[in-house]
Amino acid sequence: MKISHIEHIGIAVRNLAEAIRYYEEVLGLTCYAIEEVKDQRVKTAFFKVGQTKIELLESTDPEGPVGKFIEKKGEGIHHLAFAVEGIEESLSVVQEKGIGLIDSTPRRGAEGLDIAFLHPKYTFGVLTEFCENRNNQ
Ligand code: CMX
Repeated sequence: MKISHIEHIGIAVRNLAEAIRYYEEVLGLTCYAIEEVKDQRVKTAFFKVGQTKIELLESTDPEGPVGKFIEKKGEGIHHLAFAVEGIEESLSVVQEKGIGLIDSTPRRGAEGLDIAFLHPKYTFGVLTEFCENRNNQ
């Protein structure tokens, strides 16, 4: 199991345009990509902060994972994503250690990354994502 860094922090917001304005005009970051991930029922906006990214998430469907999260808990930090080397193997390792998975095999996420989620019930309340960038391999 090898985690190299925090790839991104996902933040659920009600209005992507308003949240982008805060990150750009107040914090001075630059939104370098906006992308809809249909499979996850979200629209995303990305900012780089060193090696880590901030991923803003606006739901496109009230019944989607981010729509339900905002309804229940309001806006805020939604998930923590680790960059791993060997995503399938990493999922097997944590599963063998008794951690429940949401995705037992990786799927395609924003920016063409392979992603998979661990269930927050097994990770001390933090929805945890593994991701791997295999675009340049
Ligand atoms: N962080 C921590 N806990 C969370 C959570 C989150 N982001 N989302 C839901 N939960 C908790 C709920 O509070 C609830 O807890 P209790 O049972 O104690 O009340 C429990 O998980 C079940 O929540 P739910 O509202 O009934 O929703 P579901 O079980 O239908 O779904 C989850 C929960 C985590 C399985 C679902 O949100 C999921 O599959 N998430 C992974 C995919 C995702 O989040 N995609 C969006 C981002 C995509 C991207 O980055 O591109």
